[in-house]
Amino acid sequence: MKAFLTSLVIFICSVSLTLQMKDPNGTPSNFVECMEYEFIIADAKNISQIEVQKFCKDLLVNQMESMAVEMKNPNITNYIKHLARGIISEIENVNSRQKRSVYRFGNVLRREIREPPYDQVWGCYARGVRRLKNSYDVSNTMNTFDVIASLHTGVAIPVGHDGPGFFSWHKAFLRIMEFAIGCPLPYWDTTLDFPMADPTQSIVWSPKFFGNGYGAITSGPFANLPGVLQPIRNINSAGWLMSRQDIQMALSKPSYFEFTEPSPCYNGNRYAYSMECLHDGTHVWLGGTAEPTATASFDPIFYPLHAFVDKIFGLFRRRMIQEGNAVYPDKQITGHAPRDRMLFYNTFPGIESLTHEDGYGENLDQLVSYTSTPSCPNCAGSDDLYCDTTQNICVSRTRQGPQNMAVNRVPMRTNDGIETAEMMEPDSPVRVQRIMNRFGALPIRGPMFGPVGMRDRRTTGISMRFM
Ligand SMILES: [Cu+2]
Repeated sequence: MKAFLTSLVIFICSVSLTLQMKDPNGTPSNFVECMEYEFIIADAKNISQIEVQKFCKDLLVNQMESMAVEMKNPNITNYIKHLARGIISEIENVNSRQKRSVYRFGNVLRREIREPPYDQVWGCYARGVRRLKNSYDVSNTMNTFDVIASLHTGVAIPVGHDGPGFFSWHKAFLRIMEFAIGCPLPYWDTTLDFPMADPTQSIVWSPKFFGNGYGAITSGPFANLPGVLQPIRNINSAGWLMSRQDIQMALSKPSYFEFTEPSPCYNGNRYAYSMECLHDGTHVWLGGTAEPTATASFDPIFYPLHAFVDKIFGLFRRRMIQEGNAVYPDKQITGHAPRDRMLFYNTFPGIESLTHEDGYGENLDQLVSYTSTPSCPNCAGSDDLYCDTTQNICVSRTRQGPQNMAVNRVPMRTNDGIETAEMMEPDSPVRVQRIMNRFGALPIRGPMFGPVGMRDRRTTGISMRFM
């Protein structure tokens, strides 16, 4: 009864605000908003749902295409040039205190998202993301977060995925986002969530961290942020979270050859999986925007996930050096040769760029270090982890009470016409099912991570379909 009542709590006070935001002559800024808004209009004007779906899908596809065109704006090119120059000068000046670097950002220590102090670790990252999402200093039509996220699209997909260049490309990309955000990127160690009976109940899926895990993000620091591509999630439908065993397996590979793609992946033999493949499974586990490669970087969860992957890469790299192994994997893959340029290749032809070899090099590695995985008994002193004494490992705490709720906008008939109201409801797969029933396949395009050969048995199988 209590749960039923809570789910019916409607915040009437939000009605007028919501309507004000939706100027009837204005264009909805993203797909989810469009669908919500247009369904109300359709209801009033007797337009079919199929027409509404088509209208909103076309709108989003056009907006994504105009975003790609906007990336050619000289202001954006100059900004990217500034970021690229910064990282290059950092690498060149790593051993020199005298020379000026564009970044002047220095060495950073990246901590697990749940490590204290919250305000300086997760809090600083969350504030930085919000600031970039609300900044239109570089372009009038694209916020600065989306400008940087767009670097992980187009030609970056073949150059930075499915081969050894995956680790170098993402290492540089993380450093660029870190500089723009202005504080060390925290990493999300998924091995702390994996041992939970139900990892979807982890505290990370609460307003304290990532916000809700199902549907459009309406809780936490990333709720309702501006931008064309509003992230949408469908956690735990397929794939997996990387476990301690997975990471140990990856770290025990004899050489870079087995650690990097294309080593066996998706063939059902998890023991053979490369580190890149293991990370693919977590993108699939997140679902929604994080699932297609071309849109994954638009969900702010991307960066803490990749910081964790980079941490594991760093540990493996250190071992390879200690054992006197080759410094770069010997594989013949287009775009992944040691001297191939990894940043903005082709997209920004005039811009200086690093090579994959630089990404595997000592200078870039020296700029970033990571804390070790929180361990028993005190679990890094985190309020959001506890020591499971039966296994002697730290495990994430669960989200509780109001943290289980997310906001859903619903159109309602009132005496004054049709209005939207915000309704609190449990953050669960039900939200995703309703979205799929109403919206159909999402108009998100691009190659997917996957298909996944071996699913975590705990996953639901409720998939968010894509165009
Ligand atoms: Cu990627």
